[in-house]
Amino acid sequence: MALPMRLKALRSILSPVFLIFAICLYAALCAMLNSPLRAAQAAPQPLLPGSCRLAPRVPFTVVHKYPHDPGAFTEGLLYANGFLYESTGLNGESSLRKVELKTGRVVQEYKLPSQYFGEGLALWRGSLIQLTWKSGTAFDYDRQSFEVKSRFHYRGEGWGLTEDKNSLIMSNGSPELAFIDPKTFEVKRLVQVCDMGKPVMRLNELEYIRGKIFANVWHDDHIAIISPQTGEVAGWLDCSALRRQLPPSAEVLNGIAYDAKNDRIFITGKLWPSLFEISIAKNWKKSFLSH
Ligand SMILES: [Ca+2]
Repeated sequence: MALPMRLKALRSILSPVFLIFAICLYAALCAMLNSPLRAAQAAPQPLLPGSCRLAPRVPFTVVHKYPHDPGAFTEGLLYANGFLYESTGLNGESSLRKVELKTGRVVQEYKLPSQYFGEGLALWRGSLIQLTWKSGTAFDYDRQSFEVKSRFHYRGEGWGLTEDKNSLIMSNGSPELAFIDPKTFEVKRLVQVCDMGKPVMRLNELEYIRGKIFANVWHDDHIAIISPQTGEVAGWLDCSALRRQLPPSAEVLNGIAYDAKNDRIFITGKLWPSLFEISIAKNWKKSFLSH
């Protein structure tokens, strides 16, 4: 192409009409990349990546490492009277389990009908309460026999579940935690979880530990330590060191249980072959957690 022709072509490329078209095309491409469809297809990015976390990182050590069923798609975990109780998910594979801590052996199991996707699990008096993801149904099991005693219904999705002295506490993947009447499943109050004013999305598995709510963040190796009164994050447990001990087949971190009698915290995840007992540094425990 001759030089004058090239200059002419360049001028036409830089014409205002072409520039406006190019800007619109760029904006449309950006919108597509950020669309909900795209978000659903891609692995979500953490809402609060490392540099954006404002509450302090709370130091802890790993005290023990126990075996965990690497086929368990863990959605809920709790500890009571020497055993772990676990809810596993996926349609057709969901279950309620009683698990021996030291061996990871499943000693009792109830398999859910295939239309249900098991989610959060809490202990309330003589009952185990298990959420389901999108069915709006919570099962109320006899703690000893795993017999379904009754069902509750709720609006929206069910993710994590735990309990304090008065309420069940439930997450649904948003920054909101719902405090629920265990007898009626009515929502009594909602708390928005924020880290210095920034909402924390994708709250998942929960555990009430010494006056605070510990919450997994879905697709993130951090656990938020939350004030039940205000929803403010008081600190973060960075569990990325645990992930480094896991094979590539291990899915997201998603299991927190607490042995109140012996003050032990247990952590595992979906398809994790290990369950970790951790201990928060003493000086942090004093300032963070009630007795
Ligand atoms: Ca739990």
